[in-house]
Parts: sequence; structure tokens; C-alpha cells
Amino acid sequence: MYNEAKEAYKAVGVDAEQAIEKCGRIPVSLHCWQGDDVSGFENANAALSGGIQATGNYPGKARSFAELTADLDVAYSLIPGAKRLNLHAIYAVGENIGRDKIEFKHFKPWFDYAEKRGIKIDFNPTLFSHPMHKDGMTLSHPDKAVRDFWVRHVKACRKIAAETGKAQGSPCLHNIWIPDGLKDIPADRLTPRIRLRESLDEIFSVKYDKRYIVDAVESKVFGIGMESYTAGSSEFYLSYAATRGINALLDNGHFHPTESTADKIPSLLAFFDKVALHVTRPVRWDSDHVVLFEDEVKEIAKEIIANGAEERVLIGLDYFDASVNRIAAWAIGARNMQKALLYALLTPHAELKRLQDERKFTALTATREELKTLPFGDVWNEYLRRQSVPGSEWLGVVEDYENRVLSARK
Ligand code: RNT
Ligand code: ZN
Repeated sequence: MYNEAKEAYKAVGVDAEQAIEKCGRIPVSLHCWQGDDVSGFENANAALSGGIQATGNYPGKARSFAELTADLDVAYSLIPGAKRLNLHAIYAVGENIGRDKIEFKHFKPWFDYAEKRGIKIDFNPTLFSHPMHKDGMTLSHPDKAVRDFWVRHVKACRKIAAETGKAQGSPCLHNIWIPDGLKDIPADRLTPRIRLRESLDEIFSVKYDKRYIVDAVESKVFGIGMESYTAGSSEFYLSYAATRGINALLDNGHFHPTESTADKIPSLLAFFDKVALHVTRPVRWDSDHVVLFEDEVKEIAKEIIANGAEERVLIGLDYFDASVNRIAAWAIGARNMQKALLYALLTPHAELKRLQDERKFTALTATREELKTLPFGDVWNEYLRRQSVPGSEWLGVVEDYENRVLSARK
């Protein structure tokens, strides 16, 4: 079946062998926080706050470093391609010493875990689920003591990220997202943004080698309880990143529903060396449902591949569904991201671009529609086989693990 598929793609000018080979080299960063509903290790009864929410109560969630890494191993075994690991500061291992005091050594177990598996790490400060996240604000809070605490936290995190990047020989993506916002119509939209700008400037006054760390800021249009205003809006962070020589991260759940995140990628590629992504699935709101193999995700992958930006777009996943088996959630979302990349790699972009430039729009639409029914599944199966990853039988692996291991977690 693969050989026939290969011929079908050859007929439209696509080399399936090359697509398979290339797909295996594009890293996708797996977010550790899908494994425990963004709880972290700071305390057992940690409640998620900050305008984000995990809903559902599926049994068997990971409660420790040992459980989370065991679960991640199962997930990784089901995902083809190059993989990274995305950590949050609340996953420091050992006693809770305070977010403004964490160091590389508190993440050393993660580093060793990843290194053994040939996986590189990305890192995030955690500016939510904490008593100093006051009145829904952190880096833009009117009280300087609150801002200073979070400045210290993010500085500590950037140091960890830079040390990680240096030690692993690959830049560590350090992404700042803050929940700061207002529920109802602001009386003052500007001052919180000025305070945020000043906090960020203080944070970025510490310089690190770009070979060790990629600094990014993540915008958001609204959150639960912050429906009317977010300090870290898209315009704010794009301007900030552009003027400070850092990068922007696009989360496709963080824009008005008819905006296309895929369309934003080439806009940013025209100005920035790198663009970071959080791929998710917003259902009516920023719900962070499991990523599907759907048009939005295909279009995102297309913008990466068609523009030859595999090394400039840093792909990460960001969703947390607590209503289904969490390992299956990892596997489904990451496999779908990979599917979208392979699908884009099996598209004759040069030919489609030529049709656009020659204004042959009838042929462009006709060709694109014909491509949709090529035997993609046969190439996908061959890709999985070569990556030694199970095909549709992957679910059995998760069910078996659930029966043996997860069901014993009470
Ligand atoms: C929240 C942002 C942010 C978080 C993670 C846990 O809306 O998307 O990226 O999901 O940092
Ligand atoms: Zn995000």
C-alpha cells in the first residue's frame, strides 16, 4: 500500500521518502502539564488559578515526578518524530522552596531524565496558582512588592532555562505567559501595560547567550475572570518582542475565534528570526481541548513547511483535558501535530505557489481539492512503522497501562 501511495504522490511531484525522512527531524515539544492537569509538585492540593481551567476528573493523574515521568515514557513511546519536553516552574522536584528561589538543581532530575532519552527541554515560569498572584495580577500589579516577587521568579526561571540550554547543547525556549487582566471594563488600560513593560525590562536586563535561551512572550485576548482586558495583549507583546530583540509565542487559543493563527506565522517570519507556537484546540473559548487533525492545525503546519521554516518555528503543544486518559490525550494531540506536518510535507507547495503567482486560481483550487484524497494514511502508517511507533493499536498500550498502573493510583 505504501508503494502505491508513493507512486500516487510522485505523480503530483512529491517525494514521499523525503517527506517521511524530514518529518522525523522536526521537533515537537510535549507539555508536561497535560499529565496532571497543570497541578505541579508544590503542594498536593494545589488549585489551578489564573484564568485557565482544566475540567474533568478522569482517574489516575500523576502526583509526583516518578509518576509523571513514567506516564511520559508511555506517551513518548506512542509518538513518532523528534520530541522535546516542555516544563513549568511548578514542576521543581523536591521540597517547595519558593518560586523566587528555584535553581537549575531543582530540575536536575528532569534534566537527567531527558538527557537519557535524547530529549531537549523547554521551560516556563509559572505566574499563576500562587498566593502572590493577587487580584488576578502579577507583573502588572499596582503593588511593587507583588511585581518584584514575580520579577525575581522569572529571573530565576530564565537562569534555569539558560543553564539548561547550555548543558543540553540546544537553546531552551523560555516563554512568559501571565494571567493579568480585568473582569470588567477597565478605567485605565495603559498604566498596567506600562508596569508590565517595566517589569519585563527589568527581567530582560539580564542578558544570556542566544545559543542557550530563546526568550518568548505569549499574548492572550481574555481569560476566565479576565473577560474584558488582558495587559499582555497581542499588540503589546508583538511590540515588546520587536523592540527588545526577543520573540513572540502564538497560542492558537488566544485570539478572536475568526482570526487565523496560521496566517500570523508568515507575518511574524517576515520580521522575527523565530516564532514559537502553542498548538491547542479552543472550543468556543480557550478551552485547551486535545489537538485534532483538523483544518486549523493543517494550515499551521502548512505555513511552517511551505515556507521552509522548520527550524525557525518552535512547535509546542499546550492543552490540558482532565476528562480523558491523560496519556492518550498526549498521544492523540502529538500524533495529530505530526500528522499535520507529514501532510504538509506531502503537498507540492512549489507548484501551488506557481499557480498563485500565475493567477491560475481555478487550477489552484482544483489541484488543492484533488490532493485531499491522495492515500495519506498509507504514508502515515509507513512513517509510524519506520519510527517504531504503533499504528492504531496504540490505544491498547494506553489501556493496558491504565489497568496495570493508573488504576492503582487512589
Ligand atoms: C494560558 C497559556 C499558557 C498556559 C501554560 C500552562 O492560557 O496558554 O501557555 O496554558 O503555560
Ligand atoms: Zn499557551
